[in-house]
Amino acid sequence: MSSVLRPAIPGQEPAIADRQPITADVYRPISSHLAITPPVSVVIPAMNEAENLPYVFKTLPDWIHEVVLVDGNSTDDTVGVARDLWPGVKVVEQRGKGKGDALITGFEACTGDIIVMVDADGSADGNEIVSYVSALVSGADFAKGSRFANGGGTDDMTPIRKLGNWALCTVVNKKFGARYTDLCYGYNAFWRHCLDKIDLDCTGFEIETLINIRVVKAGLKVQEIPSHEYLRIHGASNLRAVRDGLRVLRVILKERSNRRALRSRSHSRILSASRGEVS
Ligand SMILES: Nc1nc2c(ncn2[C@@H]2O[C@H](COP(=O)(O)OP(=O)(O)O)[C@@H](O)[C@H]2O)c(=O)[nH]1
Ligand SMILES: [Mg+2]
Repeated sequence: MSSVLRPAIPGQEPAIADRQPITADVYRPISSHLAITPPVSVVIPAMNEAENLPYVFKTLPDWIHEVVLVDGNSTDDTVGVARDLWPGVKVVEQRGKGKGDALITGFEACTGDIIVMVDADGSADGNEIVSYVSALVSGADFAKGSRFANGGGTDDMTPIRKLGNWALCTVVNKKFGARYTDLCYGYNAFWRHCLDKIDLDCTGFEIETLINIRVVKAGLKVQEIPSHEYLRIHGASNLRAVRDGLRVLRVILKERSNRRALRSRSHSRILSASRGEVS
């Protein structure tokens, strides 16, 4: 092991006088060059993915603290296969419907300090998790996967999905001052404490867009991680480009109008204060 990082959650470092001496046994090695202390939870939303799970679990690193599989009322043996492949997997049933609902349920069940979102269709390579975690322990709040950053790629997007993703990403960048290269991508990671600042409330495939907008609104530090999206191995995507694209657009517009309302409320408060009115 050639280097270690201090056991710190950004923004929560103890005062120097309160720091405990760092001993080697609190670190778990995550690569030949890096060891970390925060436990990492991996959340996998899965709906009828029994055939794909062997490929997903095969690439997950063994230093992960826990795997939380959120089952979307699968009619195949998704849950049984997950239990066989990863003894100790935490299986939770989602309360409602949709990928967003599943992820929110999964986040609540996580006990790790770092949460990584991984799809169950075989499109995500678990070996990339180390890049996400490295960015977080080096100071980022949110490590956002990107298929279009240098080093990223996709085998799984149709031209219409690429065009839609690009257009929606451009709108988000313009309206919220972000500089994202990708928007609707499910492979991301963040410190669990970020959830207190982004308060998620959606049900479908718009979940990633909502997270991406709210982390920018909350002023969190974002780092993009180049990621390669492989082809879904078995089965078909649950995403419908037009239906889900419109849902994403609705979220963008709603977040935009909430921001305007907030700005005009604080503007009137400043005006009242400058006139000496009590609110
Ligand atoms: N639990 C749960 N998982 C879902 C739901 N919809 C999609 N997923 C999972 O979310 C991941 C991404 O979905 P997928 O259909 O591959 O969409 P795509 O990657 O955008 O083409 C996969 O692991 C799906 O099994 C749902 O309603 N509930
Ligand atoms: Mg997929």
